[in-house]
Amino acid sequence: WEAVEAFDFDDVTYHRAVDTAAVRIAFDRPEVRNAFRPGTVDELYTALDHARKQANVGCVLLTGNGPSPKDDGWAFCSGGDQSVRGGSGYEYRDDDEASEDDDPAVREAKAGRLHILEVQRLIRFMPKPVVAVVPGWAVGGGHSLHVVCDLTLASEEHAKFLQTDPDVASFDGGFGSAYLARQVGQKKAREIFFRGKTYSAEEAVDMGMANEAIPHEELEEVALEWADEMTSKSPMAMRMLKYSFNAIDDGMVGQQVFAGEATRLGYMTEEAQEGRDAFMEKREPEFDKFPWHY
Ligand code: 1HA
Repeated sequence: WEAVEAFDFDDVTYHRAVDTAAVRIAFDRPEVRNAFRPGTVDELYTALDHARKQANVGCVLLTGNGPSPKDDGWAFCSGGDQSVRGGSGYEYRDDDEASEDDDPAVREAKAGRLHILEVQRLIRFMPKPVVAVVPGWAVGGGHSLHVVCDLTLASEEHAKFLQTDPDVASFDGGFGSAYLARQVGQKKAREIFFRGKTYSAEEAVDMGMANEAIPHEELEEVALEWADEMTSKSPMAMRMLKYSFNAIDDGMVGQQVFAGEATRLGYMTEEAQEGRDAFMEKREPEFDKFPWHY
């Protein structure tokens, strides 16, 4: 891995693989089980959006650094940092400042944030697979993040999946719960939220919300192998497949995203180019050259 030098993050690390078209983005607050505060979410969004835009990146591995210097515990992410939860969301505090050049109205709007949901949408809609690499706890909003990722690989020894949302009077009513039910079925999803029991990597695989349990020592190596496989495939086909899998659950937005890619493919045809050329040359288009396929 090589650090992506363009960014100077506090709560997240961002690396590029040397021989694979993959990046590794990791929560870096192991002392609080990688809980996210607003600044963490800003950095995560920036890193993911950067990865989204790179033509030579085909896969994102999202993980949590560890172990904790306090007790050697491992975590993917334990959700929103409860110590900065305010009346209307998670708040910037002194050591996690909102950018200083914001105008006052923006600063006010930034007072209580739930923008991990924006990160979820970015993961959902970026045209390349995002793999949750879960080395330890995936809890609350951290659990929901693994759910929204395309794939989940979990440490056999240390991964633990837990939904605490209703214990702390929070609820992810979108991908975190409804899409989870698509993965594990309604009864199991309701059990996960309503009981708040901890599940192992093996149990997560058995119920269909994780792809594979992998010995802890090999977790990142195997994740990179999976990334290597996926990034060797056709970018166009991978993009179309991701959006095809999404479409049924994403309503009109799912259709819009999928259709946008169909439009891109359409633009690549001679037929579409004839439409453009005819307009630019101020003549009637000659569409009769093109067959009505069936
Ligand atoms: O649901 C949402 C949202 C829904 C819609 C829209 C936006 C949302 C945004 C966020 C969320 C949420 O994430 S709500 C759920 C918030 N998270 C939690 O309720 C999990 C809280 N943490 C725990 O239950 C446990 O800490 C743990 C199961 C993750 C780990 O337990 P363990 O191994 O026994 O460690 P523990 O001693 O509890 O934690 C280690 C340290 O990390 C503790 O600090 P210390 O006593 O050493 O000073 C602990 O306080 C801290 N820590 C862990 N998780 C969090 C945390 N500090 C702040 N926030 C945390 N989430």
